[in-house]
Amino acid sequence: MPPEFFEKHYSALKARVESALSESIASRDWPVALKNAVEYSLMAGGKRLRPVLVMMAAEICDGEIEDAIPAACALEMIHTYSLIHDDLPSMDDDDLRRGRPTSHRVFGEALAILAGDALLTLAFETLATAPTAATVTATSLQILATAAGGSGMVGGQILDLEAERGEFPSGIQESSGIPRQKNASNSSDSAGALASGEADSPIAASETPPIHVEQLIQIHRMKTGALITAALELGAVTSQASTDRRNQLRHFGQCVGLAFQIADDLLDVTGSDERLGKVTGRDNELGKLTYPFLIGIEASRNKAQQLVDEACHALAGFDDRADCLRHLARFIVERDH
Ligand code: GRG
Repeated sequence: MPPEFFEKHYSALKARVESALSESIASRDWPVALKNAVEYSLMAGGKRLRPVLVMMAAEICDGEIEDAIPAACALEMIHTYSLIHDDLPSMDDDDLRRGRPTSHRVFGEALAILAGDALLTLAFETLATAPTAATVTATSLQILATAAGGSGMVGGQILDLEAERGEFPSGIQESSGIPRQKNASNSSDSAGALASGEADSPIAASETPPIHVEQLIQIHRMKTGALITAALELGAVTSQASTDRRNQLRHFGQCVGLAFQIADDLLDVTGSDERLGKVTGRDNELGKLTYPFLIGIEASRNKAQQLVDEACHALAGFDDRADCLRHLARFIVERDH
């Protein structure tokens, strides 16, 4: 597939979900202050990676893009809520998000919290009122709730905060409710593939790693991977795809979710001045736990590439239309922002 086709298609899907998001907010009878705060964050740009994944997954499962729009919007609403709350003084205390002042800097902390709350609940309302079969709605709601909640994104955020404070729970797999990977040394296993990586320039040998790389993987499977995996599954479910196809897309999502996080960590150490400026601040003081910090830059790059290869392989049963998702997987590790 020519790169121009992929880029054009990505832009078209991004524009479609942005118009649906904008319409959704415009039609609310909310207090003006809330509407303004929600619109400020939701319509602030961003890659729209998760909704595009939903729509591309739906396409390769022979679904209609329009049937996937509610799920695509719902995921972007949850993602935006998580960014607003993650930026709050009690969490990362960030001043900038998507190149603009963060929500709490513009609207104050109370309104920023409420804007996040409104987006979280709107996501579920959007899925619950989608014009689709009751079984599709029920399954979609369950996928979104699991990915966003205590065994997914919110749980991962808590473990991340604990790990940065050096209070990482020793029984993470048991306490998280997420099953441990069965065979960490199996190279077809994405967590195992990463854990078995050769470290090139990891933390100094005399230092004890604050957490093991498998624990970091577990945090990121929950914190960022769960929503990305949910995007692929939602695309399959809204297209009423077979269980086999849903499983293959889930596997793709798990690999891409981890690759995305490694790429994000790499951008923090090798990326643009804006990104570097961010990590030389508070993140560094707290000893941010990243893949390059634990296993080194080269090993992190290799593992991200390995995960993308595994992701592309997971789509072997799909036809050429899956090339868009393969391109997207590569874009995720090669992006510069
Ligand atoms: C506060 C409940 C709660 C959860 C926060 C996902 C998360 C959990 C916080 C985000 C913190 C963060 C910056 C993580 C790094 C990876 C990440 C999710 C980056 C932002 O996602 P992109 O790159 O952003 O898709 P855009 O702006 O393109 O949408």
